[in-house]
Amino acid sequence: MSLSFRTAGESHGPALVVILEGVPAGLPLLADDVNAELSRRQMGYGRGRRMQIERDQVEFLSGVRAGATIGSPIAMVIHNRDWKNWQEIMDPAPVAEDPALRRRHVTRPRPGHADLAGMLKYDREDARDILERASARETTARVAAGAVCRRLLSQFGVSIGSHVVHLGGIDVVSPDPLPEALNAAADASPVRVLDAAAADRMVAAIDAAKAAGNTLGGIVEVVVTGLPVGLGSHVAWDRKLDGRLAAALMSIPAVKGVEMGLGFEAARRPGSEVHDEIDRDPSRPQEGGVRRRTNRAGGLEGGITTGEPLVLRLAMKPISTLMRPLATVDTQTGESARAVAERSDVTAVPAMGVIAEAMVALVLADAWVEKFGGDSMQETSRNVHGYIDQVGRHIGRAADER
Ligand code: EPS
Repeated sequence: MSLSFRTAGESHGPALVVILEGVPAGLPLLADDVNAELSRRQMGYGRGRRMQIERDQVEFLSGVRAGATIGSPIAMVIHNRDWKNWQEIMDPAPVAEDPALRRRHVTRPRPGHADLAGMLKYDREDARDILERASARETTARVAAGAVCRRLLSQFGVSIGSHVVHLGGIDVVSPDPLPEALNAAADASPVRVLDAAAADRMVAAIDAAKAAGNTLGGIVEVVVTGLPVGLGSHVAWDRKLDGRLAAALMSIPAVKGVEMGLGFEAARRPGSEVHDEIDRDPSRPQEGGVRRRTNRAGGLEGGITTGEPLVLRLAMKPISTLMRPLATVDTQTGESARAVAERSDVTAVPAMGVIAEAMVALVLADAWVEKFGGDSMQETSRNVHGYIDQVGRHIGRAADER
């Protein structure tokens, strides 16, 4: 990996932190670039009371000076406002009482959550030791790191957007083509949907699920434009960009499936209805001087970007904290019980799109730094332009030289 990051922090601890390493020096970067993404992640109809408490704001601890990166690791902290309500419960100092009897301990693990497997694996009496870290609150730190990567990619004309295409049993009829300013259009909707009628039905479905003590999942589509041909590689399994994207996206809490381009649908069609035919187009140097008649591959062939838009879809299962809880076992008594019903969200599908964009940005920025290198933005930029000049002249060059 050319670019790496590591997050830390518990949901009700003092803060979330992230260290991002490998960003070239000289990238213009403001706290507001990160804060804009953090606030997008907090939006979406169906969130619970926690989002009314938090106003996520980043503080740079290192790596940024006078509005630009300096090449050193970028350390960022986002404080949890809710910490003041949890200080006693989350206190790192030893406590006199039995940890299993500590206030707000959890011994009725939720089906679908990391609670039980985590308690057994880490030998904990209190599932809070697991759920605090398994909480999707952690994705705040990913979005902060992703925002820096997005800034890097945007310097080269790469733009990453997303929208919700399914929520709680309701499908969306999205406009074709999608709006160029995809996020501006999606963010204007309470459920990040580009179909007003479907959005109204989704809001009603969320209200109904809330009243029933239930939760809802959904599907998000991520679209990346402006990528050149040639990120990722076919030569080794762990350099294939589709595999790297899938791994990153599957690591998002509650994500159960990822598709690229046609995805599973490609398996049902004959080859003539799957593969994207190629025409010469010298006006597109960044795409290698060609144009695809279709983009069913979703911008990837052989684990390499083709220069066509990257199109990915992710499926999120419903949140596992149900206010009308499911059956479980009390780990203290061994008796059957109802799972804990902690304060939670009815759905976080709209937020998941923003998190997916961040994970895509992290993978693409890693592939970008790997391909183009450079300790400074000036050096990276020179390498990018030299490469695009080369791929733009590749096709037909043998004939030109004769
Ligand atoms: C979450 C439970 C809720 C969510 C949380 C994820 O938080 P709390 O336990 O404080 O009520 O709001 O998501 C976030 C805090 C966030 O920032 O996205 C869970 O159990 O995973």
